[in-house]
Amino acid sequence: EEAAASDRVTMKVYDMATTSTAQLDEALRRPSQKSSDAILKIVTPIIDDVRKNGDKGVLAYTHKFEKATSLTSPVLKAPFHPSLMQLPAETIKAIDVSFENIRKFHAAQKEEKPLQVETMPGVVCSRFSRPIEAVGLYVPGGTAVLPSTALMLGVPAMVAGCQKIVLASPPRADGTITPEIVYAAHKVGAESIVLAGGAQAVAAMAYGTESITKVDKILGPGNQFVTAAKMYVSNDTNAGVSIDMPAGPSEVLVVADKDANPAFVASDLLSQAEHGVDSQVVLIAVDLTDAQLAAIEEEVHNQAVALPRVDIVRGSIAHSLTVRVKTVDEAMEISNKYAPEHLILQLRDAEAVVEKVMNAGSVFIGEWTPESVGDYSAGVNHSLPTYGYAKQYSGVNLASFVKHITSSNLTAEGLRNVGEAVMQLAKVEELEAHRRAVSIRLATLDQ
Ligand code: HSO
Ligand code: ZN
Repeated sequence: EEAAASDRVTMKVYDMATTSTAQLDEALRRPSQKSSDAILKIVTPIIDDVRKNGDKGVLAYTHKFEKATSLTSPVLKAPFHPSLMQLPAETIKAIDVSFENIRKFHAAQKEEKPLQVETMPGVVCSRFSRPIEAVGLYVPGGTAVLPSTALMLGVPAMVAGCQKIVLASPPRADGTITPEIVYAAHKVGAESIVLAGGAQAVAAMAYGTESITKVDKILGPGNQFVTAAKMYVSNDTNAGVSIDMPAGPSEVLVVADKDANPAFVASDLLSQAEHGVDSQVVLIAVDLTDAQLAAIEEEVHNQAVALPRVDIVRGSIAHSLTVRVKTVDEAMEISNKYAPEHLILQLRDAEAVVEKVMNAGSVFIGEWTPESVGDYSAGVNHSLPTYGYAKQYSGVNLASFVKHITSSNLTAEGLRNVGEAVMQLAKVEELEAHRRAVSIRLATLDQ
């Protein structure tokens, strides 16, 4: 239902002095997603179609969903023509600065040399990494253009040394891709841009078509159709493709105390709320007086109504909330349970609180660190686990683009040292060939 322009933009308040854990859990439930069964019913035929009909299948969906009926090829191959990435100097500069910071931070995640441990004399175990050969990076279209996502996925892929970087993004109705995304693709050395979105783009990269390269892993955020398609193809052994993580709507949790600037707090809540109506933002107010909380609420309303995307903000604020607690420990307990994608600490001694963070995608420390710096330019990645998945998943990082391979290397002495344990366990498992692979060698050594 439409909100009147005058309606107050405000989040429901729960005071932990009077709220039970069960009530809080209920309040902190993420906005529910459409059932995966219903979504799967929609995406499965699309995936089958693309598998069967290749380029033609992809194009048909792009004509239908993106209205890009003039497109005759579903892919743009590098080198991209300069006319496709004509941009104002300030945009180029912003992309270049962000690119460089993201590159630096992800390059630092490289393991300089293989890890090596001698577990027993003569028994050497190693681990080394190799890039995943071909990766498919999904850059969503929708209500905002997201060249920053192209950088967040493309730069680590480039740093990791992936040989084939394929980007996919839904084209505009005229069949073109935003020049910012083409420029980002060019900078990371992408071999092609698939001009498609949704399940059709995911299927095209998972299985390959006449002109679209089959990839080994698909990464990137997307709507429920993209997510369902990623899950589907990663479960299909015929595709032989993996994915980064399940994706859900974006979210932020801000922990603020008396020292926090109400205008800053409000601006952080709103920068996440403007992403989509299904976004959720949570404020944990630590020992604030009624007047201090009212000051934040006043800022939220005043800043919100001045935003171009106020309608989206109203949607997300409607299922967002404020939780009042007495102590930082209480706040962190709630935050760790919620496991937010983004955690902002606007606290007197924010740095000292970081050690209490157990579950979060990315943390923003202190009043001079808005989430937007991480979304774009600081160097950290913005492709992060949402929907509570920060409990078990990491955000995209250099390791997302490599495999770790282990090796063992034994000397004769090493086999003498470890052989007995191997033979005993082989005996327990009644795998005689395993036991003999050791005993045959030990016998040779004893000759
Ligand atoms: N906050 C978003 C990332 C993003 N923000 C892209 C702006 N552009 C999800 O982490
Ligand atoms: Zn953002």
